Amino acid sequence: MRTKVAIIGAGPAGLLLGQLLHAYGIDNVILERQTPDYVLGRIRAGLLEEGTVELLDEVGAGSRAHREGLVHEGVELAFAGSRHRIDLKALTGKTMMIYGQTEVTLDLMNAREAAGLTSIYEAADVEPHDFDTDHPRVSYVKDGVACELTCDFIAGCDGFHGVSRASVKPSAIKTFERIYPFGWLGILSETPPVSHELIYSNHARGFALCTMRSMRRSRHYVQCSLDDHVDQWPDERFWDELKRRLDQKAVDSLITGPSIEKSIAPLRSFVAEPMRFGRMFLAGDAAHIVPPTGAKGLNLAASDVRFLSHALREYYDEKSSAGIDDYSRRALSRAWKAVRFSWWMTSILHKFPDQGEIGARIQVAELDYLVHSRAATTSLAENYVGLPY
Ligand code: RFL
Ligand code: PHB
Repeated sequence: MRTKVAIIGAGPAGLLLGQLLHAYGIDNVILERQTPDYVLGRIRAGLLEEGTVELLDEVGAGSRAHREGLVHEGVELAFAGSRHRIDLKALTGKTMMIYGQTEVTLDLMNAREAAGLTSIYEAADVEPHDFDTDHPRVSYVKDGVACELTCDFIAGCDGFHGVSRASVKPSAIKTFERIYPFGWLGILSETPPVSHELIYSNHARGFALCTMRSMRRSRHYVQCSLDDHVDQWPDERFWDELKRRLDQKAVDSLITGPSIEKSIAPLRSFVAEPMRFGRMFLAGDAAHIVPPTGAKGLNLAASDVRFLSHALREYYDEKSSAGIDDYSRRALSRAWKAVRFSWWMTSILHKFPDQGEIGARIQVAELDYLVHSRAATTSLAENYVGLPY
């Protein structure tokens, strides 16, 4: 089989890239290791920047998000027993949208199917080859049969544990990594949200976040130990711990119920440089990971594929390599700022094992400064709603 762009991975990055390329008349094939149901079952991101929603609109996959998504004009920070609202709309003119990654993925999958584009799910042993030549190809096994996809370019959209980045020779890539000494335990429940906006809480027992998927479905997270296992967290323990980390008003309006999903995610900052290796590009989590505190991962995947799709359009329509030559620089420039912001949000909101009492007091001082200084609040707000691209 032959295509212009072979996309590895059918997560948000791969699916959105596929639709953008299709809109620009560039044919592409997606190879995905898992089944569609498996991909749709991963409960992850919930908060979209306006720029991400605009990209969904551009590919004709945004209408359900506009109907069902919840537009948030502000966000709340809780610390030292009280809560403070940050008016994102007033400070930046922008809003955020609650619309789950599972819904984004479903809408993009449906758009891809409606456009009749080829996606090969359950492709085993996917491997990119010869991307340092003019004839890259991707080998894979489907239903026990060895297959090959020849192409002009390979887009590695296969997430942090994917094969694309791993195929680059070590001397050609530099990686940067910080692993945080805690994780997030998240639960999904069929209960109304505590508040109509998100609450990020700094507490002596550890971080907590109250978010949602709809006005009937809540998503809550508490900071947990890296050694913890979900079995050690029956629902009752989770709700008790969450209550201890929230202010009284939030506790009074918290409605608890059985969890319908529960998982633990480790927190990590990671960047691979560069994001282009000859005729292979990395995009999304394949190139960078941020801790979820700033809600930036999926939004960065979206900005990467916007840069990449424009660069490829320039290559095919204008016979110019300028865009693809500049892709890595542009994408990394935006990614590093999100890495910085996510690290900073993580550092002011979590309990670190070595912080001591002085560290806890400095965090509260920083949060207090933050909510009372217009300059500091504006800085948080403009990063939170997403830097321009
Ligand atoms: P994905 O979603 O990991 O998709 C990669 C796809 O590649 C496939 N794959 C392969 N296919 C073929 N061959 C191989 N060898 C392959 N290896 C892997 C995988 O099966 C998969 O389908 O990466 P992508 O597309 O770059 O998307 C990134 C986002 O998923 C991620 O950044 C976000 O979920 C991060 N994130 C958040 N981002 C936000 O923007 N806002 C949020 O509110 C937010 N909250 C979160 C989050 C991530 C979390 N966790 C669990 C890490 C909350 C959490 C708890
Ligand atoms: C979510 O809704 O799952 C979510 C929202 C904001 C974050 C992280 C996760 O910072």
